[in-house]
Parts: sequence; structure tokens; C-alpha cells
Amino acid sequence: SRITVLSGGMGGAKFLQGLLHGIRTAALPEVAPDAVVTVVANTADDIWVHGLKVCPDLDTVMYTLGDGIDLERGWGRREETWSVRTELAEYGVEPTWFGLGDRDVATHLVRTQMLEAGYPLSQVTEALCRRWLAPTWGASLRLLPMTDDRVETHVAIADADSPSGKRVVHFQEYWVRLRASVPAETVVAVGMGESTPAPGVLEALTETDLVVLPPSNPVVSVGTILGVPGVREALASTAAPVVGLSPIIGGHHVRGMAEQLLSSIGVEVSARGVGLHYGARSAGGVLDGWLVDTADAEHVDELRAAGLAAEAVPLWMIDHDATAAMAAAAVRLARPAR
Ligand code: GDP
Ligand code: FO1
Ligand code: CA
Repeated sequence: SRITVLSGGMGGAKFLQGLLHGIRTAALPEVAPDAVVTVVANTADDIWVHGLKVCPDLDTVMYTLGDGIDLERGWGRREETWSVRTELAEYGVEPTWFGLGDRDVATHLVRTQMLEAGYPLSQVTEALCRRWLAPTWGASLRLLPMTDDRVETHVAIADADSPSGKRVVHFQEYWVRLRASVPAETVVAVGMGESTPAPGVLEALTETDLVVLPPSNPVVSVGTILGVPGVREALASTAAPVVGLSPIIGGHHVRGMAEQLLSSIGVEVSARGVGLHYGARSAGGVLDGWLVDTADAEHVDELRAAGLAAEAVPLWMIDHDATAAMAAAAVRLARPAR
């Protein structure tokens, strides 16, 4: 079996942990233990800081599945030290609000050196994953950036001092410095229109047995992957079923800033709103099936009426078994009722 997952950072990584656990423990109906999982990760969170290219979602997936993640923070390395960050702050070098751990800096140095030597991001990622994923997962797990081109999410916020009344900040500043505490007037992925899918991405969508949209941020994680020219068309045409899981439970995100971003693009902050936003493939959208939490069971009929196979199951990723059960529900939803 081949399964392709479109992922952001923490939410996608947590889902992947459960999916891989489910595969390994044969907890997924009719999914062979030697199934191959391909992750297509969002790269629009990427930021150049202190001359280094930082790829938060790629690194969160890589560190999480390579068991190097700091589980508390949900990003960066565990057993981290912050000497470089402190020294940079001593020099008064901005941005001081974006913390780079010492161990994490090594990843960015390797990535930046390879990029500057001319290697595309997909080959850089493959090289980093030889350390982080290959020993544990071998050929059963592949991590691909959505594109090798530079795409960055930027957010327009109100700014009384600006003639236009607005100011644009990088997504990382909006989230890390501002904690999404002000409305996102406009969310734009700079460079998206000129980007092309990274090598292997379209094949991962069309030559697979199942595509999963995990409970990642629908706007700045899954939305940006869908925004890469060619991706939506591949999803519309793939023979594989496409199933998603709601990152919104009971009208709220579990963590992060999906509420603010969904509101800024005019999508209702609910399991129903996100499901209808992705839309049924039969109606020009990208989904065949959509899982909502039991708290949102009342939406199931409406989602079905919109052409989606829909079920309400527990969607709290409290541990690997719970997440594996979510993955099993997605697999079951993808299979036409026998
Ligand atoms: P990020 O790039 O680090 O923000 O991570 P993702 O975009 O992959 O995932 C963020 C999303 O994960 C948020 O919108 C959360 O609501 C969602 N999320 C986190 N934990 C859970 C969970 O246990 N269950 C569900 N359904 N969603 C979750
Ligand atoms: N998140 C924070 O809240 N504060 C930080 O200082 C911070 C630094 C950082 C450095 C590298 C990296 O890969 C991620 C980092 N993040 C930090 C998390 C990052 O903003 C998120 O992982 C995603 O970009 C949000 O989707
Ligand atoms: Ca992210």
C-alpha cells in the first residue's frame, strides 16, 4: 500500500506518528505493514534569518519522526541549548523574537550550505533525512517539500502609521512575535504563482492508494500545498481516494492560529466549514471523505449532502493509539462500503 499525506508541522507530524504506528501494528484495515508513506510538507512557513534558511514544517516532521523533536515546544530539538540565540541578542541583532537553538542551527547551516551549492530543497531534505529518517524508517517513509521554489506566507495587518493603514509581516512574525493577536487582514503566499511541485510530488498524489489531508492548518499548511500550481489538478484526477480529518473540534482549533486565518479568508471556523471549504471532488473540490470529531456529529448529514463521505469519530491525538484509530477511520472512509 502507498499512502500520501499533505502535512504542515505539529498537527501533521502528530498524525503521521499515529499513522506509522498503526501501519507497524497492523491496526489499519487492509494496509500492509510494509506500506510506504510519502509526506508532502508545506514550505511556505520558511524564513531566512541570520543568513540561514529555516524550514519549520519540514524540520518539525523530520525531527518528530526522527525522535529528535522537543515535545513540549512542538518545534526544534529536545535537549537544546540557546548560546547562539543569546549571543545574537547580545549583539542586538534582529530578529530576537525567533529563537534558533544551537542544535537546530546545525540543520540550518547544512541546509543553507547545500542550497548555496546549488542543490534544490528536495535534495537537501533527502540528505537531512538520511540522518533523521532512514535509520528508523528505511524506504517506508519519504519526506518531500511541496516545491523547491521559494514561497513565503506573509500577512497584512492593520498599521495606523502606514499610509495604506496596513503593514505586511512574514507569517513567522505574525505567529511568533504577534501570537496572531491581531486580525490577519490578508494572507498571501508570495511566489506561489511561479512555483512548481517538487520532483515526486505529483506522482505521490496520482500514483498512490490513498491521499490524506491530516488535521493540519487548512490555510497556511494544507492550503499552501494545494496552492502550488498543479497540485489541485493532481488531486482532482487521482484514482486514489482523498480523505481529510478536521483540525477544528467544537468550533475551535486545538492549538495554533487556524481560527484567525480561517476567519481572515471568510471560512466558518468549524469542522463543517473546513470540510466544505476543501469541498467534495464531485463538486470541484479535493475531498472524497471528511472525518469530524464526535463533538461535531451534527454536521455529518450536511457534509454527506455536499457529496462527502463523512463520519464522526474521536479526533483528539492524545497518544499514538488514538491517532492510529483516526488513521484507521480514514482508511475505512476511503474504502467504498462493501
Ligand atoms: P503547524 O504547521 O505547526 O501549525 O502544524 P499543522 O499545520 O500541521 O497543524 C496545526 C493544526 O493542528 C492546528 O490547526 C490544530 O487545531 C491541529 N491539531 C493539533 N492537535 C490536534 C488534535 O489532537 N486533533 C485535531 N483534530 N487537530 C489537532
Ligand atoms: N515558534 C515560536 O513560538 N517561537 C520561536 O522562537 C520559534 C522558533 C523556531 C525556530 C525554528 C523552527 O523550525 C520553528 C520555530 N518556531 C518557533 C515554530 C514555528 O513558528 C512553527 O513551527 C510553524 O512555523 C508554525 O506553523
Ligand atoms: Ca507550519
